[in-house]
Amino acid sequence: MREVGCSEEELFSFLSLMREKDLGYRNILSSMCTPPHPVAVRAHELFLETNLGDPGLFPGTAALEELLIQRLGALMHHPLAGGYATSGGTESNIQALRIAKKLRPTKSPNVVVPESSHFSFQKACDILGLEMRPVPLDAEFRMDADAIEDLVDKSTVALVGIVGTTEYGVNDPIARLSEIARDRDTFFHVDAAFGGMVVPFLDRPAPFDFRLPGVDSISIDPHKMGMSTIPAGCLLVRDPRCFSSLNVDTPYLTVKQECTLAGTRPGASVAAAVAVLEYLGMDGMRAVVAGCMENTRRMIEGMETLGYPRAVTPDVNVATFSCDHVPAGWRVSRTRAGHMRIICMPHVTRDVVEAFLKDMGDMDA
Ligand code: 0PR
Repeated sequence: MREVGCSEEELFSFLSLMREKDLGYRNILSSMCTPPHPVAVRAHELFLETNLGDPGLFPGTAALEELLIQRLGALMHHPLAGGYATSGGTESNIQALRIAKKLRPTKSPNVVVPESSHFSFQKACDILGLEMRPVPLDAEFRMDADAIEDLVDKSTVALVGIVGTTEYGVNDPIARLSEIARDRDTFFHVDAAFGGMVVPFLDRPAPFDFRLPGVDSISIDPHKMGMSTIPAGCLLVRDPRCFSSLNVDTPYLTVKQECTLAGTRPGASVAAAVAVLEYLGMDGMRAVVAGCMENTRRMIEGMETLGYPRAVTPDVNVATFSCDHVPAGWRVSRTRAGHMRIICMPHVTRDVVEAFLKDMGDMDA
């Protein structure tokens, strides 16, 4: 560290310089994050110093966390769901598998996950000592439910399905998986980190949530399509009592037990997540999602007109193409299989889509 601190002016010119090196979201088509909604920013600032790790000191913020769980539980058709605000999909997935492992103590536990699962499951399996059993995908990149039967056995602590896969934006056959999980008496976790804030706002949403009796837990992230500030994830569980298996004693805190993975936890991004939900309501969220889906369709149509076929028709706002070049200045990503991947987040407006398509067309000319 410096022996003597620098001036505020020097400090902020340094920080501004660093910040300028960051890319603006305008040309980023590769991210599942987006600039936070203005009400999220305002709420975040109001709750900047709050710590949900010691909720007795911040009862107002703690009540907002409960409200967030209640709202998202209701969105998932189970207003009495248990849950807490995590740092994102990774923590939610780790904690869900931790619960599943505690519920079924066995010598060599395994989890059955689609090949398309997010890499957070690799981390979860490593931390928890779980064998990961990948299930192959069908031609549309969805988990092949027929291939599950042979993989689930007595040592399977959880089955995982995805709503809005990271790479191709498709949904696994959740209703079918829910039945299999019930038949096999297996904990079923749905990773809806991305799709959880999209699918409920579509015109004809396919059921994927607690309406399906086999679903035990759901990851859903306000810091993705919920336009909250980072970090804001949520883990929801059907039976709030599941969390008791994770409790540790916290003798000197305002609460005597804690089931979260993190200790100190931000209240600011939780307030921001609540702010967006309250401000937009179902109606506002439907409008945002309808816009993103319309832009996704336009992106696919435009790219196909230019000769770049879609890899699949997505269920959420992720578009993928057979196309190996990118116009200068744009950020897209690539799937493991090499497809170009574009996520039509709220900042990817119609104008942005048209500008990208024009640059793609100019490149080919
Ligand atoms: N589950 C699914 C289905 C996800 O897509 C992701 C993240 C996670 C879990 C993990 O969530 P956290 O990153 O919140 O822990 N998917 C994005 C991805 O890997 C995350 C992301 C966001 C990456 C913005 C890059 C970026 O610029 O693509």
